[in-house]
Amino acid sequence: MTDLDVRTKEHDEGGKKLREGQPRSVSRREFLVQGSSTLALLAVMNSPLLARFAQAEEGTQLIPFLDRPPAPPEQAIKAYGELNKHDWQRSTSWITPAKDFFTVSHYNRPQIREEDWRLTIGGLVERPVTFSLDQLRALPRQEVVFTLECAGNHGFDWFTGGIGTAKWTGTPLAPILKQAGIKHRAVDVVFFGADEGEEEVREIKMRQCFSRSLSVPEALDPSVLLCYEMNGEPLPHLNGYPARLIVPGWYGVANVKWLTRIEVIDRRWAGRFMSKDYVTIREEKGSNGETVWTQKTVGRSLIKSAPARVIVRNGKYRIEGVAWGAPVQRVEVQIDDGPWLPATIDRGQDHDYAWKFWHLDWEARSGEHRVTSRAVDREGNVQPALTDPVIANKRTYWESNGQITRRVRIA
Ligand SMILES: Nc1nc2c(c(=O)[nH]1)N[C@H]1C(S)=C(S)[C@@H](COP(=O)(O)O)O[C@H]1N2
Ligand SMILES: [Mo]
Repeated sequence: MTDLDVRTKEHDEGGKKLREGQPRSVSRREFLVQGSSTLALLAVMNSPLLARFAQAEEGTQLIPFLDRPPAPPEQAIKAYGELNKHDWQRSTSWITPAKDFFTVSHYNRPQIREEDWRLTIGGLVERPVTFSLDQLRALPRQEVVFTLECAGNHGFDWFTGGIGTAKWTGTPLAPILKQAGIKHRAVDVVFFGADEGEEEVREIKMRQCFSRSLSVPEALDPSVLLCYEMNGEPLPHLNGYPARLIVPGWYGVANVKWLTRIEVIDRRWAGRFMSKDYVTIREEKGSNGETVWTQKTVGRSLIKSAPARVIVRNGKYRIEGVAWGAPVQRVEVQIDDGPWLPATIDRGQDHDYAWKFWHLDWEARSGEHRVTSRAVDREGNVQPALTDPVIANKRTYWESNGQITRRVRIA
């Protein structure tokens, strides 16, 4: 069986599972036969991946994972952009360089010239206002290191790289809204991008800009930014040049790119990305055993973690990983069916909204092993196992924060 055959099989299996509504995880791919695993391993060992890694830290060697996610389908890249760029084993940088940052765009990708761009704030405000980019830049600067993840990441077996961490700079939204004077009847603040597409509801076809809303208290959170820089440079075109909303602690979809209009309204906004798409559907059991279906808008990020790589240095093995989503309290690692062992957090602990890097030193025995991690957030929520009803009852691929298992073979 060639590597390609395996991929195809995985893919079909993944597709079938998804139709059944069971999000697939890397961990469940147990049918990689030994021969092809060795091939995969040899391929990785000869690849620039290992060379680059070795350069990064003298004497450190990567033990490549046996499970390898399939490449994303061409249609997905065509439809959404470079949605799968983060490479867990290769990326050791805490800040993701712009060139390695994923992009997800649902409509067109407008090319906006700075001189043509304006941001208007209107609706239920006492003093509607318009900003040019220079006017926005003249306001107080604020930055945040924030890990942006698409809510669909890990919802398909080929989609595991829809995540990145950047230093986002802009001006806080709250003082601007307060200055504009939110009227007392206001309920929602709606953010519109310049990109648009056709939507249909009850046989009514209409042009719609990309839009998401926050409730008034959510929009007034002091961390929310009107952002014009990513990693100290103007926003790249596909990440929303010249300005986007940054909502630290929320899934990617809340972070509206190519932002041009903010509208304050007296009820909840019901656009596609609030009420139809990016809605998590679960099939749950009611108190009398009856089936209860729930539909909830995707909002704040949930606690999540992943093993990123296994390395060996002077004969000592180490598992390195990442934790993010809700503010992280601690991380634990399970090897095969062993006990949960506490990992050490090395990086990012002093940033609420950025991913944390962690490690666990491992006295590994030779043979094949499964490595699983789980993070716990500051409220005590534990990243769920794939068998947990919160994941197992889920029928859409959003919010796939279930535990991730990777497989390695120790010589
Ligand atoms: N205007 C606009 N903003 C958008 C989107 C979009 O399609 N249009 N996609 C959203 C989604 S679903 C995600 S995951 C993030 C991705 O941000 P990035 O492309 O900068 O990585 O942008 C969000 N903001
Ligand atoms: Mo997304």
